[in-house]
Amino acid sequence: MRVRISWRRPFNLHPGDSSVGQAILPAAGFQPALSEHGRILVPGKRRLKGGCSHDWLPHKTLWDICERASRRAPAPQGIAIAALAFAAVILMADQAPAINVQFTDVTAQAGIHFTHNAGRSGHKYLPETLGAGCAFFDFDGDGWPDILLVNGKDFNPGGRKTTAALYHNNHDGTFTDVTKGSGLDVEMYGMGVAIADYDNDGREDVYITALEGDHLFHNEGNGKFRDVTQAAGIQNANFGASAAWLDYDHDGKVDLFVANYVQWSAKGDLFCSLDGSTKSYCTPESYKGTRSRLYHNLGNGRFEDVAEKAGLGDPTSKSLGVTVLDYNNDGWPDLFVANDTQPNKLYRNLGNGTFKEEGMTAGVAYGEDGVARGAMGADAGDYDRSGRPHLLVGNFSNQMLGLYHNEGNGLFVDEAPSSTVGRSSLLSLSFGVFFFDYDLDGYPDIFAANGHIEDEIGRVQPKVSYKETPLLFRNLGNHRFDNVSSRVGPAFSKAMVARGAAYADFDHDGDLDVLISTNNGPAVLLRNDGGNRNHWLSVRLAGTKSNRDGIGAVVRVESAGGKQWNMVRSGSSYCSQSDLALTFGLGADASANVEVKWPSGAKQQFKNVGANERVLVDEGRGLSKLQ
Ligand SMILES: [Ca+2]
Ligand SMILES: [Ca+2]
Ligand SMILES: [Ca+2]
Ligand SMILES: [Ca+2]
Repeated sequence: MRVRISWRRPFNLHPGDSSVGQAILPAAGFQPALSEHGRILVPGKRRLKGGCSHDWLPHKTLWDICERASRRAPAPQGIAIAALAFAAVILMADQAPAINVQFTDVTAQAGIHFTHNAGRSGHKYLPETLGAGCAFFDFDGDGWPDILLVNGKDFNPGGRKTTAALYHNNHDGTFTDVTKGSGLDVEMYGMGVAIADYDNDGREDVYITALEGDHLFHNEGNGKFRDVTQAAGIQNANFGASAAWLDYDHDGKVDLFVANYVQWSAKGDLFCSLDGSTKSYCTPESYKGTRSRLYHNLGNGRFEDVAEKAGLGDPTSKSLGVTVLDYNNDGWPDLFVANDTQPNKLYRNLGNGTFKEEGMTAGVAYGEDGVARGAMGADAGDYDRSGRPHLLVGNFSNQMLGLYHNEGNGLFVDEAPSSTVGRSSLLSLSFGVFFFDYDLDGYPDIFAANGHIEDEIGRVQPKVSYKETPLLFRNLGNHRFDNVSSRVGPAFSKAMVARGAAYADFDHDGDLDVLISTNNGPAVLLRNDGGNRNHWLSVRLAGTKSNRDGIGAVVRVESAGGKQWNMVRSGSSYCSQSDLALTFGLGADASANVEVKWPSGAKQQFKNVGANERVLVDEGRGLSKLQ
């Protein structure tokens, strides 16, 4: 194995400091053998003299050697580096080798030509800067992920007619716009989307949050959707953002949580300014919070808002993101709600139709300074194979991503400040965030879609920009991540005003591709090239006693490389929905044992499932291979 050592300039965490997550300087005259990806961070001479920084050293052996070297200081650089190089080889030995993955912008060649309309009025209305989301979902049940892009509309009357866009996957890397006549071609000021088969008829239905009232669209088959909002009893004329389907009461019918943001109307719009004279987009401190919704699925096509009686009706919350997780591993799906400038909420499902809020005691309500951050999107995933779901939260600029490690005792510890994830995300304003294993090595990596809310932010904060580049962190194991954003192709150096983000293997080559929606700009489709050098397994569920999509089911995969798991979930990221099939990276392993634990309590086990397959696990009939 070959590894290359880099020097890293000392950095600090002052907001705006330009060295954060940036300067990696090659050590003069020292180019030992390293892996093409495996940059090991080695402290520079200044830092060695002053002692070691644990933050920089991803391994205990490195840490010990660094300490010894610094006690001997001033150690000749060569000795310290030689010792560290030795340690680096030890370190690399217990990690999967990095493979070369590039993300290629294939938006145009795939036939995606969508541009989001923020409906800019000239008044800088708050909603104009916060939309919209996107979804990968298989609307026609052919096994290939299709695309839905949510749209806004003009605030000023008499403007253009703009609607959401539905793109059918042609199975050859291209998509066809099939919006017209689909029933989704309805004008609305849309924000977020959540997908599930709420009536268990085998077809994926669509929920879209919109300013003037959300919409529930029933999938009728043949590419047609019917707006059933009114008949369903759903009334959410609110500033809804992200939404998520979950079966919180395990009755086999998925229910719906809708994160509502603030009390806002064009009439009540407030004046905010960055420079004291011209209007800017307000931060949410200016507006009152509002209650989110929990729609209980009654099963006859109707829903009942039970947020109040379930204990989710907090009027002070300013919610933008939601992720479903079972953080205490009792089988009941809990909710993490990301709030903008208000404490985040962690609602523990008590299993009796009610939830108990534990965000503060669990340590996820605030940043490490005890201040509520501007939280946007969120996701949950087991990035360290501890068997527990941890939390990822996208936060405002000059606030890091939140990477809350679930300690298993009801407490979470934010690991971002002590890792590359925090340092590299400090300046970014992150909306869509998720865990996904882009290199299929079996360890979930981190993606963040970024973009500021204020187009003139660069004028008053020179270190912060309106358009921002996305971030990709490779999971190195041992709670360490590598910021690989600059090494996965030019698409990751293109700045944009990103909002939503979702993933799916749209080209069926095994690896996960990324869809990004931008505010008042084009959607972006990034194809993963090279991730499938490692092996993979894609698992799609079909519930019978449980809900049809298997939302809330836990899939465990065990291969030679170890054990991993994930839970089927709707929601997460920001205003967006990723594919409901779960993709597991298997590294070099040729097969895996698969176990599915359904929300109904049923359990199924399958031995020696071959790698590089798409399988369907039916709660009644068991496992079958898909095309
Ligand atoms: Ca359906
Ligand atoms: Ca239910
Ligand atoms: Ca990975
Ligand atoms: Ca792919």
